[in-house]
Amino acid sequence: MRTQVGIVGAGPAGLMLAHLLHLQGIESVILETRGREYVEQRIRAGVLEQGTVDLLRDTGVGERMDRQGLVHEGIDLRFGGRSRRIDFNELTGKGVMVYGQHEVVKDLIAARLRDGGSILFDISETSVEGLESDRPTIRYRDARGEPAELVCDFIAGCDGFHGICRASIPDGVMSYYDRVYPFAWLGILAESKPVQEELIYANHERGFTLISLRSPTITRMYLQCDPEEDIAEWPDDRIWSEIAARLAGEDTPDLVPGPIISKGVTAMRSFVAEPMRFGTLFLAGDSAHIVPPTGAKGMNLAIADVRVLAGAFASFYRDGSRDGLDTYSDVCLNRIWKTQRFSWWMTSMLHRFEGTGPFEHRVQLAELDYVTSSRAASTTLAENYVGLPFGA
Ligand code: RFL
Ligand code: PHB
Repeated sequence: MRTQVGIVGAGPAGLMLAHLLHLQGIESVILETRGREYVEQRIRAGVLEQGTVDLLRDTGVGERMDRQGLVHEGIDLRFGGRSRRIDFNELTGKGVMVYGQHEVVKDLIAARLRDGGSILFDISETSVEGLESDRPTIRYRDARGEPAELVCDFIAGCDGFHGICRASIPDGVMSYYDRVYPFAWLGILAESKPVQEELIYANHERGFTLISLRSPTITRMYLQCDPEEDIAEWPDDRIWSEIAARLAGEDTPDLVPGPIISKGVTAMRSFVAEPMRFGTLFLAGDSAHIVPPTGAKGMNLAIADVRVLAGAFASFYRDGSRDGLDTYSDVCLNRIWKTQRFSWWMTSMLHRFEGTGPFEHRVQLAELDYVTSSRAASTTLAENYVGLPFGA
């Protein structure tokens, strides 16, 4: 089989890239190890930056998001037993959209299939070769286990943090920047009325908690926990009472416990691989960088990368220009590092760090007080949360 751009991975990066390429008349094939149902049910991110929302809308895949997504114009930061609101709309004129990542994935898959696109699910043993040639090739076994190959002009490595694309780049080419945090998030989805419309990010001596939602009847919540945490030790009652303890204080939000429909532990990491290109292989999304979820940035960064990459492929196929391909990595990394900084900063300000004492905790509280009382500082948080401009 032959195509122009071979895409490894049907997450938000790979699917959005295929969609944007299609709109430019460029052919692609997506290869995905998991089944369609699995990727459409995988519960992950939930907050879309304004730029991500605009791109989905402008490229014709925002219709269901506009009907079902929830526009948020601010968040609460809760500390010292009190909530203080950061008003994004007032500070930046922008907002965010709460709409599950798996819903974005469903919408993109539906659009791709409607447009006659090719997504091969349930493939295995993916490998890439010829990355320094103009005929890079992806080898794999198809859904029936038969060996197959896809010869491409370019390969887009959109296969997430644990994928094979980044790992196929020869040793010594890449620089890696990595930070692993000494805690994780225990995330739950519950059939329970959200305590309020907007998200609450709470700093507490017992650890961080985040109250989010997916709809007027589904709550999404996270608790800082140990990276080795055994979920079996977290029966529903314990989860509800721990969240309540971390929210306690003035005007305590009214938790309405309901059935918990999913539970999972997510490790927290900051990671960047540079450059995001080797020969005819281009990395995009989590395959090139990971952020801790505190700033709600991972999916947004993945979409931002492929917006730049699709533009670079478009100018190559339109007028043979390689400029966009050559600047892809630098253009993306400029914004990625600022977003890394924001995610690291939110994580540092809101979590309890084992081994640090009351002094560090008081400094965190002072920082939260400053961020929520100084217009300059609140604007800094707000403009990062709603998404930095492109090309800034
Ligand atoms: P994905 O989504 O991991 O997709 C990669 C795809 O590649 C497939 N794959 C392969 N396919 C073929 N051959 C191989 N060898 C392959 N190896 C892997 C995988 O099956 C998969 O389908 O990467 P992508 O597209 O770069 O998207 C990144 C986002 O998924 C990720 O950054 C976000 O989910 C992070 N994230 C959040 N991001 C936000 O923007 N806002 C949020 O509010 C937010 N909250 C979160 C999050 C991530 C979380 N978890 C669970 C990690 C909250 C959580 C709890
Ligand atoms: C979510 O709703 O899953 C969510 C919201 C905000 C974050 C991370 C995750 O910072």
